[in-house]
Amino acid sequence: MTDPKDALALHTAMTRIRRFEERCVELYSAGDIRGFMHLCIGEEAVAVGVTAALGADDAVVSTYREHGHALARGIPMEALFAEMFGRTTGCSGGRGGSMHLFDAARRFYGGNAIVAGGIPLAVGLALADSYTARPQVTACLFGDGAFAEGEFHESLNLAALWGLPVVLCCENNRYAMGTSLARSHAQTDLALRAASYGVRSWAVDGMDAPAVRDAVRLAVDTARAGGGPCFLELRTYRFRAHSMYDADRYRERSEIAGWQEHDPLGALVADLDPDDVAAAEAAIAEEIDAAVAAAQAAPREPVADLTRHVLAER
Ligand SMILES: Cc1ncc(C[n+]2csc(CCOP(=O)(O)OP(=O)(O)O)c2C)c(N)n1
Repeated sequence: MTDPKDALALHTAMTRIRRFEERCVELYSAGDIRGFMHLCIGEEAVAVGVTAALGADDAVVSTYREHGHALARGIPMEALFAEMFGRTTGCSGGRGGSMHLFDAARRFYGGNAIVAGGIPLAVGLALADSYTARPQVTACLFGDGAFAEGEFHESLNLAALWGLPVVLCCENNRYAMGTSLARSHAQTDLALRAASYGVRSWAVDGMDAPAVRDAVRLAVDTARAGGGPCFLELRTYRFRAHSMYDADRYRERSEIAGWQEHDPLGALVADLDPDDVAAAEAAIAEEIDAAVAAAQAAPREPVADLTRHVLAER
């Protein structure tokens, strides 16, 4: 059993992510948010568990399913909503939108639309840290679809060869967009495959926030102590479709319902005082209302500025 205070903190952090995304769905349906949007509902334990195991100076490299990672890393909700609305107060100046959240001050290096695209970036950050003998670790989050990309395998090989301080966190939700892992990979044990590169690898219940945090802590401690990279297969499930445009016809409803019985929010609730949960929900609702109002009132970029940041400014 998790300590009740700890369980409440984890539960509140996951609830905050879920309510944030539920509001994003409403805003998207109303046409206030545009472009592509990928939700992490069902996968909140990964976001909260991974970030809770990192220090403020460690780096995070994320994927296009990154709202939860960004919130859990401490990017203010208002800056995230503003980014969704394309406002200048957004964390990427309103130019990135849902898929390109970025915050250098919090060492949050995106938000990357390219499958596996963040992995060489993470290995590069870890190489820089190792080269200059800094004690930081880089955590990289990506989906199981990354296993189909050459850059994943090249990056893993170099990270192992050079003993780099990087923790590779694979959110294995069993599907790469609409294709199940079993239809495209002969070996679906991802931890086993990563281990073949000489990287310490293990599988974790990705619906269990304390278990994710404990496993990532062990991996981070190993990497920081000079033990080289670690790979974690975080076995999870997204309750929603791949993106807002996906009709989700590739999964049985019964499969989704089965995973919803292991909802990461529900897993902790038994240890909690219902009054504490209700108070946290009320505070989150207030935070969301205020953040949306402030973000919607924020300015858009003037047309005259549109060519800024295209080339480096001197
Ligand atoms: C290099 C590259 N190839 C193809 C795509 C198109 N694409 C977008 S998402 C996706 C599947 C990704 O799988 P995974 O990361 O496991 O995603 P999830 O199950 O969370 O949707 C693909 C092939 C892309 N974005 N980048």
